[in-house]
Amino acid sequence: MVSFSCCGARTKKEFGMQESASTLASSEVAANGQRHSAVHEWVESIRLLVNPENVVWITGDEKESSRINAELVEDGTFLPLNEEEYPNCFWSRSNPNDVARVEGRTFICSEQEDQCGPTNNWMEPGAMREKLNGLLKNSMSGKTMYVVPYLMGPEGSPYSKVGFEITDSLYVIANMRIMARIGDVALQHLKEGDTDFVRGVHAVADLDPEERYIAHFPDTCEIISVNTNYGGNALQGKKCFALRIASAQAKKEGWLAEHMLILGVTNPSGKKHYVCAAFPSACGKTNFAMLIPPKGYVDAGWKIETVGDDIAWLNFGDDGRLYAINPENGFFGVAPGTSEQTNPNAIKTLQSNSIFTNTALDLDRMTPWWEGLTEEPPQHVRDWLGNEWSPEVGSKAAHPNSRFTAPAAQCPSISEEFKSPAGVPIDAIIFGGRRATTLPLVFEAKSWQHGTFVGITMASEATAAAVGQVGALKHDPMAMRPFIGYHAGDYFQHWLDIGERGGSKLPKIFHVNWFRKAADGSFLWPGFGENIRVLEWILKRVDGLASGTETPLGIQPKPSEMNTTDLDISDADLEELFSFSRDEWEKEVDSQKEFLATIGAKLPKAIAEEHEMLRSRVRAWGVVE
Ligand code: SAT
Ligand code: MN
Repeated sequence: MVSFSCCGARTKKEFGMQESASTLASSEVAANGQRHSAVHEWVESIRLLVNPENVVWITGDEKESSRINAELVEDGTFLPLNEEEYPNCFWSRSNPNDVARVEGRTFICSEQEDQCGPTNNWMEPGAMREKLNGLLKNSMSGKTMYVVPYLMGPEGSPYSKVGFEITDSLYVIANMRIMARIGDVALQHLKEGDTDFVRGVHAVADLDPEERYIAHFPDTCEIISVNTNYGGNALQGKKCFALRIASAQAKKEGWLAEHMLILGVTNPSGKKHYVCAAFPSACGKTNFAMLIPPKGYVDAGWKIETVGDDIAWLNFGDDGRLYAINPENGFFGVAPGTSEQTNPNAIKTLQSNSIFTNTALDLDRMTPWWEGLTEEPPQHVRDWLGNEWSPEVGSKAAHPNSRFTAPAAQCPSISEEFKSPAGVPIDAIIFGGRRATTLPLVFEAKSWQHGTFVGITMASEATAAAVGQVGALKHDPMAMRPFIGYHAGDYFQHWLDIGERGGSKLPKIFHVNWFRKAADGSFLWPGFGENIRVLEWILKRVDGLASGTETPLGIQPKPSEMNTTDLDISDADLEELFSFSRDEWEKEVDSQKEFLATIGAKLPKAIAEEHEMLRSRVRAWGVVE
């Protein structure tokens, strides 16, 4: 890798001694400017617009990080946590009007409206630029404008991509530092004269929710977010780049950018498989990615390793198989519900060098707290709004979408392959939603085309990850509905095209549902570590060791193929988990039809045909007793 000539000079620069923009336009930037003139021309154009007092380039080194954290403590954004229990960890609260992604304020500004499609909001790029220029003009006057180079994907990977986020928020930089590989490492990835980088601008402005915009320009690889400082709205590497912009790039370049975790499973004979799984936000992807098998499985030699918990970029390798990399470097996990019982690996990961946003605070220990972390709440609690809290208050102490930002490398189950430039070969793709009824524990799609249809028609009960009605059933194709950076119909066709290209070497496709409930409202399946039983069946199918049984939905396990040793579940519950109700499926097929109709003329014919075939199979089958 070519080393970047001015890194040393910039590393020496003291954060506290920021140079003015005009000084920066001299020596070191000139050297840098020659190599990356396109970056510098763009940065200069933004500087002229936002009119900051200083410009600082972020290098990503440790000292710089300490200075940023110290400054955030000084201005009150960060509260340092107990240094013994949570070293180098900080507690932070966002503006209460800015606590989750806002899909209504998220825009795909493609040149043509029909490139945007029905799942996105469109604004004509010129009109959006005018609007945003108005909001950005002088928005950083008297402030420092930081330029954050970042790399999505492992160092040295041909699949990794470079982005820049210009921001006036040190909070964003502190989080981006955990979530992506930032600073010089990213510049080094950019070849001389390279113009293939994502241009991002983020301004906190005055957090006016009415003027909040998360705007994407897929044709020019630009992202602009204003009036927000939270999560996926402001940490642009995550949903904005790695999913919305990257999905549009992937369409052009012949790969897939997906909302999927990546995990490795080693079975008792030592064979290792890799699996990707797509579940909507806040449906347990992080827990599944860090699954700890039950004792019997561990004793037998099963092992799960985590490659990623949220996003996968899948490219064809030289051998024609699909290889996945995790573009991220950290976890932005939902805190409530995470505990030593539900996800001990996450608890160990977030024990140091982490940021807690909108959780509650145990005032006696100065440690973060959230519902589910311990059975009993601590004695003295401050809630996510900063108020004193006790259970009698009646509200939640932690916001339901409160998050921990934690370095992936700290995860006890992190895979060696997390850093692998080549990525990992994928054997199975799993789709899943949160469904109280209708969907069985697991089934396999009959083919890539049928699997694409299964992914497209998946639906889930809404969670707190986005603003909206929690619990309402939403169609969420491939768990990508809020993240497809172009027309959903073209995205479906792209999946079919990948199928044509990959042939027999493609992963098999499955659908799972951990959330099916009995009539009394209790969950039928224990979930968490026991989900490995489902993985075991999936991998048996991959290896040709289970024949399964055909149902209208696809292939389901024969009862004898599910390992239920040591499992505390009644035969009746197990049967119900796999039961098929024609009435429920008639309704499901109708609701699928309604959803598919929203895609309009760009719905691939093959998908409409899959839908018709499912309807006929459902009708022909009848209710299984
Ligand atoms: O989009 S966020 O990164 O804020 C979280 C999510 O929805 O998964
Ligand atoms: Mn996600």
